[in-house]
Amino acid sequence: MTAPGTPTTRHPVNSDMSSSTPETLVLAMERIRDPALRPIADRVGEGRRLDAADARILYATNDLIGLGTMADFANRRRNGDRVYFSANQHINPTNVCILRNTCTFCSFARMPKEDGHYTRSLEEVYHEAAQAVGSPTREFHIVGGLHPKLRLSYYTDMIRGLKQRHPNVHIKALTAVEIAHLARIEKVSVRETLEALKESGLTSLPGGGAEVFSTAVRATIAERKLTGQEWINVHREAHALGIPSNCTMLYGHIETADDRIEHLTMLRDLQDETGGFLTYIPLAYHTENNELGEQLGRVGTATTGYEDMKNIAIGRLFLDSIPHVKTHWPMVTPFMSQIALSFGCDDVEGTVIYERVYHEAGAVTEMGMAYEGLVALIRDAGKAPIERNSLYQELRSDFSALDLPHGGDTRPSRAMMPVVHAA
Ligand code: V47
Repeated sequence: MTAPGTPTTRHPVNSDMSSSTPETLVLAMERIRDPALRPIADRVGEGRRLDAADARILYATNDLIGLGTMADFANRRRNGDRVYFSANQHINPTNVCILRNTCTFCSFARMPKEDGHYTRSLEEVYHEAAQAVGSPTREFHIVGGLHPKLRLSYYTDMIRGLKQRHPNVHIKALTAVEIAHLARIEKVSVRETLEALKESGLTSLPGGGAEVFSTAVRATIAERKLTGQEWINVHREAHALGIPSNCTMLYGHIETADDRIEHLTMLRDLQDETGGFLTYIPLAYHTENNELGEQLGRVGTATTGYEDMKNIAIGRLFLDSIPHVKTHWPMVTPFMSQIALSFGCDDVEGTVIYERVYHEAGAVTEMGMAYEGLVALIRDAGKAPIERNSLYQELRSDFSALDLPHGGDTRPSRAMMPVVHAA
């Protein structure tokens, strides 16, 4: 164990780490002020796993810089200076959702006849997706609501149609909640539903719908949604079929630190079993236009930057077997996403084009970001941008041909460059 005040220590880096990782990596112990963090820092330095008691200390500490120092170390050991992003387009085929009245945190869903409801025809989806022609888009991220009438064939036809029109674009589609719903209305198993989606061209699953797995929390904020264990089971089935997936946690509402730790433990346990999670994305609760925000008297009060960085850092430290941690810039702002890159994040949400879920809930960011803006955002945080596809295969790391601001020019307008939206 390191004595308090022990100066900077060096830790050898495993030989399987990237060549861009320096040979020795520094965990700057002198930056860790909270003595309770020091034994944990020792374990992080040695590459040992943290347990629930450690996670309780991490959530309790006010030493944000100490926490960030450890998370940055853990991230650099795995990813060096590399930060991934994708040129993606979010598509939300319907906002009709039978859980509209019971998922009290959600501002996106509508009842079938409620004002503002919509359901796109396949032609309308193809029209929205047509922006990918001649653009750098490499991924469609497709999520919506639990529509009572849309059948599995609507989604398999959609995916097949999108793949025909955009063969080089990966499809990351449908949360575990939507998949379980489709299996139920089709009266087939989750496995058969996933097989049909994969056969039509699905690459991976997004991480939504996880919220917080605790039964008590779910009973309050998402009473009729599938249980935490059911969410895990859908992802286990997907991984068994060779469909990788993402995972999330919705923080900043009624959950306790213990609820968060239980949630992260369930994610880590599944990852140990299957290795199928690609990235973890902590999602910051937004309070506008939803019942929960009103109940809590929190309308207009979202999570703080402090909470956002804490959740990023703890995700990186506790989920040691999940390779990537992603910051969702539409939710925490591009500015906080840049800071997150020094708190354990190695992955930034992509170009997005048209974000709806968070903007309905009060997000004040742009709906999408230009490709050049994303590259500048990462580079201006002192990191090496890597464009990736849905499977984290590297597509591009040389951006010298792009018209970017000079190195070190951190003008925020570049990082928040608006894009042309869907008609
Ligand atoms: O499951 C809904 C969350 C999720 C609110 O996998 C809210 O790459 C905050 O999962 N405040 C959907 N959050 C979005 C999602 C996602 C986003 C980006 C990338 C990926 C990925 C996945 O959004 C929902 C829910 O947890 N959500 N309402 C709200 N008011």
